[in-house]
Amino acid sequence: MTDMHDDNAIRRSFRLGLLGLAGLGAALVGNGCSALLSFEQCMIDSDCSGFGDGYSCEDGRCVSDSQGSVGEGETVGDGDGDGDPSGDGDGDLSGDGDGDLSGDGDGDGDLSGDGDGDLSGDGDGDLSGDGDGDLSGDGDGDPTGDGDGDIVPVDMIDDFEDGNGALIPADGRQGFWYVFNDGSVGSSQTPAADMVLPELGGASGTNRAMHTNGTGFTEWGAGLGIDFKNMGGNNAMKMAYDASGYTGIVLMAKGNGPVRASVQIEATTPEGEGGTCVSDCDLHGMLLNLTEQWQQFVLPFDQLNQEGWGTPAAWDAMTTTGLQFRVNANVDFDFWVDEIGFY
Ligand SMILES: [Ca+2]
Ligand SMILES: [Ca+2]
Repeated sequence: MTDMHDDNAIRRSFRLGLLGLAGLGAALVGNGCSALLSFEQCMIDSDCSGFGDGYSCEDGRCVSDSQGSVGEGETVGDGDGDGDPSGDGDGDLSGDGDGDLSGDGDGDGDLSGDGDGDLSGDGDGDLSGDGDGDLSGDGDGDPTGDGDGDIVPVDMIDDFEDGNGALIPADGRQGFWYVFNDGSVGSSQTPAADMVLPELGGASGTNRAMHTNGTGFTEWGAGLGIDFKNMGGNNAMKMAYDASGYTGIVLMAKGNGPVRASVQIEATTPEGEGGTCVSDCDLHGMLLNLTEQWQQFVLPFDQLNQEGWGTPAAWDAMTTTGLQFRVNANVDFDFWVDEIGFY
């Protein structure tokens, strides 16, 4: 409202008791000067009758009933009284009513708009911005940050590069690879039990890996395994190896179908082989969905479970005895494993 008058002078003039100016004020409406409408008219014209019909007294002013008024300090008049033009009454400009500027209405108080309370905007709750839920920022879902999706073993059990049938002897581990099966009539498995050796063609560009295939097993199936601590010979026994310092086992594998990988412990090792399992030894493991391409698989110890058909046993990483890969009965199997290590 442009004011061409000296407001204080006008206010003083009212206070001097110059009554009768109400009529003058009303007259000034007609010539376009609105200043007198703004100040304390009610002191001299309590019902604003001097302004004609449609005026009433509000805060000392005679105000046109049709004109209305705007909120204090607000210029746009959206009626919410919060001093911004967005009209949602929350005091910011975004218009979504949640009190932040992002305009996303997610109410998390940050600007990213994904509602997870961090600024990266990918909605996974960490700051790396790649949406995979780890902090490395390479988007592959493992924390190593190298972008290849693999966990690097800290302690290799066997990579088969030495070409022999034994694991890498380290940290007290000693053991040989073996095959096992239900012995169904007419079945076959390679390698033969006394010839379990690596073959050419390893994962990740390496030279060798362990390979087995077979057919005709109709009772419970067949598999491949390694003992972590077995001196072999006449007193061959699966002894306990303490793996509690590790999170689990990682390995590379490929094949023509699902293979169950299990970590054997004392409680799931038969009594006759050095363990404490009396019957129905049901190993802790998980199913690996192998494909014809090498992939890394992770066996976190705390995610291994018994299948449920055998004697219940509590997981105990301090008494691991070995690792087994097994396929069910009536499966024509063909799979490879490599680069097996603790992580
Ligand atoms: Ca290898
Ligand atoms: Ca070896």
